[in-house]
Amino acid sequence: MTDVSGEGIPCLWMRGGTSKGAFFLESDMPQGAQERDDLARRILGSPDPQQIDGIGGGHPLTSKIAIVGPGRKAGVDLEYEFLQVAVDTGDVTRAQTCGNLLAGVVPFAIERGLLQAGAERTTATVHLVNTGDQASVSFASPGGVLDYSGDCVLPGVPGAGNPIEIEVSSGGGALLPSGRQIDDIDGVPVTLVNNGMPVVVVRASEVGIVGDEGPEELEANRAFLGRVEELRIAAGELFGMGDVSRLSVPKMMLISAPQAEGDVTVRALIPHRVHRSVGVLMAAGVAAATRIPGTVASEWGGEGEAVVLEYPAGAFTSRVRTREDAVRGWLGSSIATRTTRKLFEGRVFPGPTGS
Ligand code: NQM
Repeated sequence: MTDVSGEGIPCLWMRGGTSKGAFFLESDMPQGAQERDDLARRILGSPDPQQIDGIGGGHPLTSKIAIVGPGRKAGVDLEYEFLQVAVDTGDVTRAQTCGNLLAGVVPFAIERGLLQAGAERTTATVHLVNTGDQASVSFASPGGVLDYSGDCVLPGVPGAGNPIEIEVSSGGGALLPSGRQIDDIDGVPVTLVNNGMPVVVVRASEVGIVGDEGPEELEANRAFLGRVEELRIAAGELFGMGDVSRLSVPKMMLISAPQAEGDVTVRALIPHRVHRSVGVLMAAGVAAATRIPGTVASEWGGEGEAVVLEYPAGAFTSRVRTREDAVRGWLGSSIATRTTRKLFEGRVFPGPTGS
């Protein structure tokens, strides 16, 4: 492993979808989880609301680390471990992956020589270490050249990029972890879904909002945030995750009627800040819930795979496949299109231990 104190660590700072984070080769990271978590905090600069002594951007969407290595099992090209570092507290969560940063994983592997770009298209299978799920990532690479540019526009991201197609199939896990379409938490009907990310789907009206409010307005509403957190803590127990007060999952997804041409409006709490867009796998959870009869989202269900979720910065199409298995209940997978870009390459110098 590289000497972290003096020499710094080779690092690629990348945007993946509507998030960004620091990407590392697994071989440049310590092996132990505790050592990795400690290093992640020191790299990003947490705990500190501004992450002033690190490279994090002071928001959960810019306080992320991706660790990428060669695949260990047959049929897997890459391993992707994700660390979410809580800006203020420095808590590091491994209980979730990040579908947005996943868009950068295969390009990063090509940049670092772990993979070669395909002659026309690059397609790679990625094992998501955090969840055990598997993703197939595919994008155009004419002439065997990695190119970030293209004409795909993501609302919330200026400009356009090469469309990266991401298909995530949850490795046989049930979509409805409680086995029920609706759970009652303190009189509030909720649907617990895991389509690659544990999410709690709640109708916005149940927590005293309309559902089309902007992130600033929602973050200023302390009573609303407190109520949503109470529901989240209770939902954590129903998910079988125990005490989730210091975990970044489950995420809270507040849904309401569409405002424009989409299927459903969503406000995503991640879990204490309000997302300006929506996480890829969070969206996949809501989209799946619209396709399962009897959930809190089924009134916004439609036909086919594509579900358009409206969010503060625009809209996002999540394509989901759901099916009911006689033994395992509802199962699902999702497909999303993202873009990615390398932003900065160099060596990062972590802050002092215990900072
Ligand atoms: O749900 C935010 C993001 C995410 C997660 C978060 C994500 C996903 O938008 O797949 O991408 O986890 O807090 O980056």
